[in-house]
Amino acid sequence: MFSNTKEFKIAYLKKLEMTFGTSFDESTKREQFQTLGAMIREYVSSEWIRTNEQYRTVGGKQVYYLSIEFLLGRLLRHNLMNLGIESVVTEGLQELGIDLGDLEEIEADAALGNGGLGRLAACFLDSLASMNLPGHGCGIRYKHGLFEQKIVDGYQVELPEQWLRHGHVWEVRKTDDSVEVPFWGKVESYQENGKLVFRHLHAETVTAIPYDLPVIGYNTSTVNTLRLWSAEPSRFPANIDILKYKKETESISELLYPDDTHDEGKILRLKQQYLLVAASLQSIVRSYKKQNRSLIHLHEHVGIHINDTHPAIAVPELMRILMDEEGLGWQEAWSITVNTLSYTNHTTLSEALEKWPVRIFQPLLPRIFMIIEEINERFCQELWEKFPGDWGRIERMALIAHGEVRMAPLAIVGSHSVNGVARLHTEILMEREMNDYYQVFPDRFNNKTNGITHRRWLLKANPNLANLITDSIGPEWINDTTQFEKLLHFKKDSVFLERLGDIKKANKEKLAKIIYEKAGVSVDTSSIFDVQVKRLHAYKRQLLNVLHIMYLYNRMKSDSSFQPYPRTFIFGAKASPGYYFAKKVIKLINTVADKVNHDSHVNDKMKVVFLENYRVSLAEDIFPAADISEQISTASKEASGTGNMKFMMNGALTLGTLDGANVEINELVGEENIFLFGLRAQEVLNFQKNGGYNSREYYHYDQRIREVTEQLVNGFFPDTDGEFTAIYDSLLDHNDQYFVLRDFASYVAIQEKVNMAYQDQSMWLEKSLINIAKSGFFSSDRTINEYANQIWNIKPFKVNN
Ligand code: NBX
Repeated sequence: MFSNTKEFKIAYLKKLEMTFGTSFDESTKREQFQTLGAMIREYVSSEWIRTNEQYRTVGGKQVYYLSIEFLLGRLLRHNLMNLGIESVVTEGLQELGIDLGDLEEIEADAALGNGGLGRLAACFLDSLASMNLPGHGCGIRYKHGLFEQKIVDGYQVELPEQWLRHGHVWEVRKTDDSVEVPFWGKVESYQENGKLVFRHLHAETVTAIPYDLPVIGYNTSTVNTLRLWSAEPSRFPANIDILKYKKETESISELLYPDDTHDEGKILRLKQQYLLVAASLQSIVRSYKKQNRSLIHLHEHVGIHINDTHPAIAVPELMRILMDEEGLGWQEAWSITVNTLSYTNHTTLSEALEKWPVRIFQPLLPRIFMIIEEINERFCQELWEKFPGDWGRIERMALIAHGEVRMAPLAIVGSHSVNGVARLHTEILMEREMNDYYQVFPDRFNNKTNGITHRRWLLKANPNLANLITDSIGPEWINDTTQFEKLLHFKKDSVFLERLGDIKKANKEKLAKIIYEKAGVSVDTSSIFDVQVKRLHAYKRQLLNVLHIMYLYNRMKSDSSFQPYPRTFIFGAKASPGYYFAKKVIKLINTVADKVNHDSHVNDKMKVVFLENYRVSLAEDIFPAADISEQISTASKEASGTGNMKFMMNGALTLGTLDGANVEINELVGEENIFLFGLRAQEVLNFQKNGGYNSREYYHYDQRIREVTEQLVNGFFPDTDGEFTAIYDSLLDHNDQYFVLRDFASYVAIQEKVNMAYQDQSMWLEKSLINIAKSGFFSSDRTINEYANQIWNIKPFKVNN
């Protein structure tokens, strides 16, 4: 299409005129952006077609990653970079007087996810394509992604997200590939040729329309597919209220549930899950059959991955297809199902383990429910044979119990692989949370420590650091992140370290500008940028961070000799709209920020910033500018964390508990290059087993704790009467479930160490370098390789031109 700047400009101008019927001079920024996007999509279309064709005809096993969330963010620069045409396009546009950076800002983040789980799925897609692995995503095309957050008067206000308002330039609607998905109705069974046959009658049918996005690998000709389903009305059934039916149908893919903790007991949510599963499985089977293969061999050619339990209905749905549609018997169908499916768990928090009331599940998905009942019966029978008389165990392990369908057990029983997302997390699953199942299926359990795509989170987000790395060790690290370790040669190289320091400083200046524009706060770029960005949740303990800031403030006010190293505390976090406590913490952070930033006694030493609407595109400006990465969850509660990896790769030092993947970061960098504090996972779990600890004791014995907790309720913050009572109560009346006060002293002490350490800049930069050099392990390329070899059994496939 174009191979140099000149050709690009000609093609671009022509495309712009043809698409919008306007001259370049008259065109708007949006038209310019959309033209570029459409051009890139066309640019990849022949490779996309070739990839699909060759997968069908000569390719090996393919894997489909089913996920209710894909948190993609923006795709323009990412795609340009992966295609290797970023510089041609940047130059071409420049010659036309357009700044690529300006066009980038036009693109809405595709925010089809809440947090870590959805972002992980997006990183995995990039690694699959970049490593020539035949792996595709299947998800939902929510009309409204995660809400837009505004901070008004310190409170979070949610606005509906509108990413599709101007269309999504990367997608292709594939009406001809649509499928029908039935809900409600009833199931009839009858004998036919000596076989029991099931029919789903009087169902309300929804049409699932796929929208395909090309997933472009870095510097390869592989273009995989992310297929997102949208629900539309199908044939209007007779005798129904058409408007009501249309509205109900469309509402299925209307919005992403903005909750990363528990599922609201909503029929709609279950409909979303079944839409994703039923549509994806039908389309997978359809394309498999085009290869003229028998379904008996499905698992040899197809892997289907269940990302958390949201798509766990894939277990009974695949059984239904194999038995009801393909006529296989139970045993045969079951063995194919188990061998095809694999499952990842992302949490041990009990409130996040999905369960559905039978009274909702059964009428909505009658045939699926029947199959789950049968799976359950057979499973309980096996348990009974293995553990005769052990009713307690069978009750604990059953897939249906106490009027509920339990999704995690369904996924475990129906998959050949069950993995956790960091070593500690997997150990906790095996030894505690899922120990009953581990005893029955020890070979299924395995660990796959999470990863992040270093192409988005380093190469794209931090180009100056990427250049420094390439200048120092060559460009191989982009395809092979084990090369990062070569950077260790520069540990004592003062020229290198100085450049590293300059890059950090420049990134901090860029972020400082954003902070000033968005939050109106001017910050000192030679202060320590201490950052906590992630969803707001009690277990992630943003509260501990803010209580520490209050303590610093108090101490600076009362003791003029106390002169800590200047700091900028930066927060970004969305709270689930119905999560009262989390929203109070946001208000508290903003209230403290207001107090600190306006107090001239302290505000040359510290500033507190809450950046609203934390999202992928903003994250790309934050990680490269951080000095300290706050990973302070209550040990044992954060399954892995992935922000911790992004910070590390960009040279920030972790200040954290030994939780999730922090454990592995610690092992890689060594204790001198990380700031650890707080209770260990075993200690927390032991306390919890024995009913917790006594937070009041800590209140009584530690004057610092007494002062900051009392300030929540004693009028210290003007006009906040009763505002923070719930926080105060959680700490003192409800016994501090997340050990905030228990870890407070340890947190203060480690923060003092940070102050000391930062003052020796060359030492600090050396630590920063070691963190970068050791971060190659956390590339999602490593993670995906492990999934490919140990779970999916898929091989790289080079698409021929
Ligand atoms: O998944 C997160 C974990 O909390 C992180 O520790 C982990 O690093 C990450 C990737 O493995 N879990 C998560 O983001 N969960 C959700 O977003 C979620 C969304 C909907 C829901 C339950 C959980 N119903």
